[in-house]
Amino acid sequence: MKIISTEFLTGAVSARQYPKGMLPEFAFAGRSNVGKSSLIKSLLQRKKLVRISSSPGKTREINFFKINDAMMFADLPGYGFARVAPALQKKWQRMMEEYLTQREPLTAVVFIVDIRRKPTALDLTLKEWLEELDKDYILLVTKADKLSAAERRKQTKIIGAAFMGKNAADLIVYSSKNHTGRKELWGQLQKLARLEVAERR
Ligand SMILES: Nc1nc2c(ncn2[C@@H]2O[C@H](COP(=O)(O)OP(=O)(O)OP(=O)(O)O)[C@@H](O)[C@H]2O)c(=O)[nH]1
Ligand SMILES: [Mg+2]
Repeated sequence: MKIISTEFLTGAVSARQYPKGMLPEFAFAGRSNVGKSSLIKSLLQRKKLVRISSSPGKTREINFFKINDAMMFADLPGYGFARVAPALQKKWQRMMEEYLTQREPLTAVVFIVDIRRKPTALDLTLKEWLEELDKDYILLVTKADKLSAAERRKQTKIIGAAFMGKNAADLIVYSSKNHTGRKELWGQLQKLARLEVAERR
């Protein structure tokens, strides 16, 4: 997709603060430090737009971006980082829950998993949650550059078996470092956005 404009709109911690409007919106969800913000940066090819952390747990608000006046991205705070206080983790959970249940323009979730990791209980909880709420998602295994081709295939199979399900639109192997999967992901996002707009008519 040709990116003509990208705009950071706002950071929100509750539904009142979400941007208005009904552009198709994609949310980026996954464990803390999995690479959500890096993925958005890679997609938008903007270095300065998204805050990337070296210390996990950096994204503490839902950050909204508008792309080409045609779609929105929501960068969600990561879950399950052990070094974050339980009270903060609870707060994040509430933030996620409020977003997933109340955000009307939400079209699909990009569900991000580290290609090197075993599926974790928290990731499984997110999958079950998305299924309960009947939200479509794209399963995206990222940091693909960290593994050899053979290991990538093996891990993608394991992760796919654990996280593909009735609401999974696709499985994409990605690297925010060398942009593997970028074209494929844009293709899916554009397709889902078109379907969403057609459905609302
Ligand atoms: N090699 C490699 N490193 C990556 C990739 N994606 C992210 N990283 C690194 O992983 C770390 C975490 O990336 P972030 O994008 O901040 O992760 P996040 O999921 O937004 O983290 P939180 O906001 O804390 O939830 C950074 O050091 C990134 O440079 C990738 O595809 N390949
Ligand atoms: Mg982040």
